[in-house]
Amino acid sequence: MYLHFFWTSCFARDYNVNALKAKLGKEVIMRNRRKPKRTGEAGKSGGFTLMELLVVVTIIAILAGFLFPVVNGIIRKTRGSQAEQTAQNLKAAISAYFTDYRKYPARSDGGTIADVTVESSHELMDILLPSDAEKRPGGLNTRGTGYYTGKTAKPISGGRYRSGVVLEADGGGELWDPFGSYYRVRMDADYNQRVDAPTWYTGLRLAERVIVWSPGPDRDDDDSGDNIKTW
Ligand SMILES: [Ca+2]
Ligand SMILES: [Ca+2]
Repeated sequence: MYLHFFWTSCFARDYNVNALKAKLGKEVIMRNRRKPKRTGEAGKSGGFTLMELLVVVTIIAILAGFLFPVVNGIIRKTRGSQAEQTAQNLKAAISAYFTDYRKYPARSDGGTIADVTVESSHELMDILLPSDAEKRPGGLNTRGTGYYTGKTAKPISGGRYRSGVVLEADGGGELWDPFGSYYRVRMDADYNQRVDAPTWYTGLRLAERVIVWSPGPDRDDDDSGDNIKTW
């Protein structure tokens, strides 16, 4: 009886072990047969989905749309302040020249006929910087005094410059506003203590001896809403 019980137990134990092995083998096979994770599921743990990227790009685009006008406005305002300061400096340089020479730095300054309007091109700046030719006898700055100093201009498209002086090898040069135009200068060359106002400005005359203006970002005198002036 005991022998039978022992035999039965061993046989049953072997049977259970074999059954368990078979079951585990089946489980392993079933697991191996499962489908691999999809790319999207893997992306959730290690990266962005396409939808998430689209949302981020959309948010960045919206923010850029808001920020661009703000940044553009700040740049315009800064350049406007630069233009006004430079115009005042140019006016001061012309006044200093007048103090020394008792006349205005212009070849067309006959002294009695009319006010003179020039631009801050070589016509004016060669005298104020001055160029070698203007320092020689017969020039308009024979003392050789530098009445204007400023930072060097930066080239922009179309052969123009902005925000400073383009200095030539002979000492002469040009002065450009921050928007790619020359400054306009009107001087009291008929010595009546006032200058005619520019056509774009309301009023006939100004109680000034020198006025300087920039046509502004649009580079247009007549469209005067953005013009920058010293008076
Ligand atoms: Ca005048
Ligand atoms: Ca303008």
